Amino acid sequence: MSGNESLENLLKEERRFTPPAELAAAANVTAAAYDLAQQDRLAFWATQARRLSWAKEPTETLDWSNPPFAKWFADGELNVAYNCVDRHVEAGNGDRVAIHFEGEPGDSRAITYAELKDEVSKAAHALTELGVAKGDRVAIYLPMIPEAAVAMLACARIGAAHSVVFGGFSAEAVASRVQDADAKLIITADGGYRRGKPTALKPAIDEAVLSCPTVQHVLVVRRTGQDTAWTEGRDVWWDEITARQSTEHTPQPHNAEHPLFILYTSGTTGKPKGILHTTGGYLTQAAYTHHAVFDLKPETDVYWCTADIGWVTGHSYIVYGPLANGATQVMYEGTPDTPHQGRFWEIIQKYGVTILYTAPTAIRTFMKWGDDIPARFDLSSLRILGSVGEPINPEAWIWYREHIGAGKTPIVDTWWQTETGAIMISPLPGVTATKPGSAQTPLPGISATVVDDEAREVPDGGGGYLVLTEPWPSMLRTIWGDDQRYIDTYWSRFEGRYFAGDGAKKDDDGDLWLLGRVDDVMLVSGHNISTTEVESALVSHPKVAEAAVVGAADATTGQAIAAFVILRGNADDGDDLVGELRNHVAKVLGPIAKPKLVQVVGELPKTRSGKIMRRLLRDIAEGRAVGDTTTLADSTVMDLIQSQRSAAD
Ligand code: 6R9
Repeated sequence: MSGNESLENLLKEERRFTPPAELAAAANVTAAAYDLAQQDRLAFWATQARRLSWAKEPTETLDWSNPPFAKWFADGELNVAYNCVDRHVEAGNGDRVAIHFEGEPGDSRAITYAELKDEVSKAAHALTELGVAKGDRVAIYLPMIPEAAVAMLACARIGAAHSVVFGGFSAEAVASRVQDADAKLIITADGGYRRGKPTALKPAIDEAVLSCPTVQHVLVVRRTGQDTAWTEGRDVWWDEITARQSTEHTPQPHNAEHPLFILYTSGTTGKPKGILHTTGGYLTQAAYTHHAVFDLKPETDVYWCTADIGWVTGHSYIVYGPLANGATQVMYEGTPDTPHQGRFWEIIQKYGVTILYTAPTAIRTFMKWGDDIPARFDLSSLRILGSVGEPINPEAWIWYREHIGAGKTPIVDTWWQTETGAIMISPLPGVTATKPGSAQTPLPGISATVVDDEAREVPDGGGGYLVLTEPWPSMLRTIWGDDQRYIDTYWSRFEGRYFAGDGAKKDDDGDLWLLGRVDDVMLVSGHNISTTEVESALVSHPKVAEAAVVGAADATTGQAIAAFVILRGNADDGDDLVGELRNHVAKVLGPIAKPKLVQVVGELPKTRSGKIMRRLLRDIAEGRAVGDTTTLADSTVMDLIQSQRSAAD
């Protein structure tokens, strides 16, 4: 993508929001952190590593002698579970609630740090009894219940790497991940609650295990109590085996570079990549960023990240970052519209949530449902709002601030990836004057920029590819079992720099605007147009809640823009709506960006982490059979769009 040819729309955003004075005055991190990290990046990270309790303090910070294979704090030793649980109890905070669990059917449970320590200890013993040892891999396929966090921490405690697989994935998707990691054990549940009813999980595991010879046991959490097929000798109930274990478990120190987890990301092509994260650097950056970006005050804040544990956001910002920092957090099992569309706001009111971290896809859904729903609840406890997963359209950003944040809470738009392990680019809530739609600035200690096709850094006002120019503590160490693919995918496009795969622009202040995956950029009559920009233009129309845009092959223009839109709750799709939307985009962005096709749909195809799968929409726009839908949150969505499309033709 070349900067001068792409559209300049987003750069016209001129709204600015300075931090509330009170928040800025008491903020965990001030502007001085940028200077400090600038002076000596490695010394900065060595200082951050001291947030953790090390069994053996590291004397080295970064070993980059064999790039792109990094080692951070390589001679240090620590135990991640000790850091996330035991040390808070030892510090006298055992009675602090770690997790306020809210089940979808309305059951709730408060788990203190002392109780969490007991649960993790018992689970660690249970894993050992089932033959799991340091260096093994364990697959986790669970709903959003506290046992998911307990299982992850128990693995970390004994030094077995976990591989969490989304509870919504098919048996086939589970099997390929379990096989790739050679997992010895799978931890699952009888089922979980979604959309008001119990959904079975174990049948997918029973099917997956048939093609996974390395799996010796299946450990099953009882959540729904539904009938569950059982294989004697192989299957073990979680409650039965943990009940007989001791609550005393001595955590062994592990080397800072010991594998902590593998998490699979699905690329657009090829088999999923097993992203490997290790112990010391990962936890350092997860803890630091959670402290800095969310300004967490562990004694008073109630934090809630709505992500699923099967997404990296659940790993770093439900389990490792918040627990390392001794946070009190909410964990919610279900969907935002069960039993009613105000469920999120009801939860915030119930627990007095002060920090909310969610995804643009959820925010746009709430916009669609209408402003009156959050207005019925008391959201005055909120002081910081976060966004992650996709570029947030400026109008969605403004809606979030106005209707959820009472027009005053800072919004932190956090850019990062499974591969980066932790937040990389984000405003700081007590420092940054925020701009709707921009992630803005690399965090202290992080180096990022935008380059053109020839790897030249673009000037302010230019656009191109986002790259990370220095190694960072929580970076992926490799792709599990495939070092060459790690080099080829991330470090070969631009010599010596990490290629993130995202398009980006720098505005005149040098702030960063993320433009979506470079695979999604469209080429219309020789112009590079970002899907994000056209989507944001559509969402700025008062009738549109959500939009997905793709480039479809076109004989005349190379690619033509096809848009799929969801309307806001109260909008009617009058006769000339399509024409109105096409003209609106032309007016906002210029005639070149006018969509050729606009289709009103009820839902969009999304992954479990809320990312729109544009590849599937491209199949529809180009009249092909729809490709692989196994990673969709709801696989029926495509049938619906397809039938609506046929009806429109
Ligand atoms: C954390 C996570 C990574 C991709 C990333 C980018 C997109 C995430 C974003 C964002 C714009 C943000 N992305 N956060 N784009 N602004 N604040 O989402 O990890 O699932 O691996 O996805 O998500 O395209 O490259 P992951």
